Amino acid sequence: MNWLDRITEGSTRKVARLSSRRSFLTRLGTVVAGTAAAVPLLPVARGNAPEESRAAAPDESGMNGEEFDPKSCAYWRHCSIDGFACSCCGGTQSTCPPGTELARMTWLGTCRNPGDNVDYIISYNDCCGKGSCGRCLCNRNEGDRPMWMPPKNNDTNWCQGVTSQSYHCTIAAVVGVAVADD
Ligand code: ABN
Repeated sequence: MNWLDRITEGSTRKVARLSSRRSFLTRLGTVVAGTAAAVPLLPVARGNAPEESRAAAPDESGMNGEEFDPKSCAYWRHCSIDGFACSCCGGTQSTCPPGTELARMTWLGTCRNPGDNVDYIISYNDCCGKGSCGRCLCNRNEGDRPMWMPPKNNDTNWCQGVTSQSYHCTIAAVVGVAVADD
């Protein structure tokens, strides 16, 4: 092969390497993988702060009736719950029972508080690490969406990212005031 053949072959290979479908897919894959690593994949709320530290929770003391009883399925915060209410399982509407672990991944509902007629965003966190509580099963589905919309689906075991995937009960914590979508 003479020098002209070698130069021609070298530059042809270079052009092919830089413009081939495989090289395009390799670079595309790098971009997609890099983006996935940088952006959290699950757009779900993380209930990190205890409710007491959140400004938005309404004052429910002095309210009577089923709609204000955290052990009742009719409790206003339970408008989109699917599970055992933790208030009947040794916990409260915003804290897990002793010996269980709060799942940080959760699903959200919007419930109207009949006390002040304000819509609140409710975080339904599962409490994990013990077998099913078995008390106060409640299945209400206001605003529930299909399973392919995880942050708005209540029929999912959200005991993920915790020590045990064993589901015990569900809390209903206020995370904020719902703002109307104009
Ligand atoms: N998030 C409540 C739940 C747990 C297990 C299975 C279905 C629903």
